[in-house]
Amino acid sequence: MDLLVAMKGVDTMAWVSALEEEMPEADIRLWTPGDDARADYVLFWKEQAAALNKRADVKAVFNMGAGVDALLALLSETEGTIADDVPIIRLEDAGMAQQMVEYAIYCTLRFQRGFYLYEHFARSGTWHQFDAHPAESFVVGVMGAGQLGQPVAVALANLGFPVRLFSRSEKSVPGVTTFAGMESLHSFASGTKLLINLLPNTPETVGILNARLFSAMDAGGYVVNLARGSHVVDADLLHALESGQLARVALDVFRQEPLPADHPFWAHAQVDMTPHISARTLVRKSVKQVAAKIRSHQDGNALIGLDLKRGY
Ligand code: OXD
Repeated sequence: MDLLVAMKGVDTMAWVSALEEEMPEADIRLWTPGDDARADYVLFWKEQAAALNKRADVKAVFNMGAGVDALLALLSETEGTIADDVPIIRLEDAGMAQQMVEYAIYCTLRFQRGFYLYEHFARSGTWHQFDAHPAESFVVGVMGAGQLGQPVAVALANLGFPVRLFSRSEKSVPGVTTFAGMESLHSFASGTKLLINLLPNTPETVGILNARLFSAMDAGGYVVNLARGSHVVDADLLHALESGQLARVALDVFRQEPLPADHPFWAHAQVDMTPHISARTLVRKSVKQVAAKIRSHQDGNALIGLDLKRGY
């Protein structure tokens, strides 16, 4: 069995050695430009379309990150890159949900308890005590009810926050109030103190974090974006911070990455930033999952791919 690793921006040697350990039966190779030899399965992340091109033997392509948007865009730009019936397989969690939960809890407590203000006071030598927002009235809205959004919503509800969950289709999550469909977006956001975005990147969700949404929130609110930079209208976010509609935001993703050096977010006193690390793809866990799926496929079971029309 030939396994092709076509991944960019990651430690490819770590992936290859984990694969070799987990799947000694496979012939594993790293893709390099010009390689169009046979491959049964491709592990793909941010490589060129040429890595997939015209591989008649390919039985499945594994998307080695949380978001499938980049791969789907690549496929739609370069028609015929893989046959329509080749399934594209997403990682199921593989340790990402836990990381998202950690990030979301960290930001929620940082904002609700005002820890960021105490950091500021400490640096300026100020002894100043204030009352935090009580958790029971700090309404958190989680956007996206997939493999990442749901665990985040449940974790925050378990901490005693009133949690709402917004998604495209109806969901039922114990202890969480759910809202489905774009028409419910305004009522979902209205009265929230914090919005945490974990939506997929689709034409419907681009620019969803905008002035209209921020103005539905409680004044002095907070936004955490863990999904895609394209979800945010940057100018609206800056304006909402300036006007006081938003008190502070935490951003892990940006329209352009790395964020250009002259972008106003860098120096903004009310913007907490991290460089797209909210949920790293964990090599060992992901490799185990891919190996299990390949083995099951080799045993004659179908591999269920993404619904390409839905886009996530
Ligand atoms: C992503 C990832 O899809 O980093 O953003 O996995």
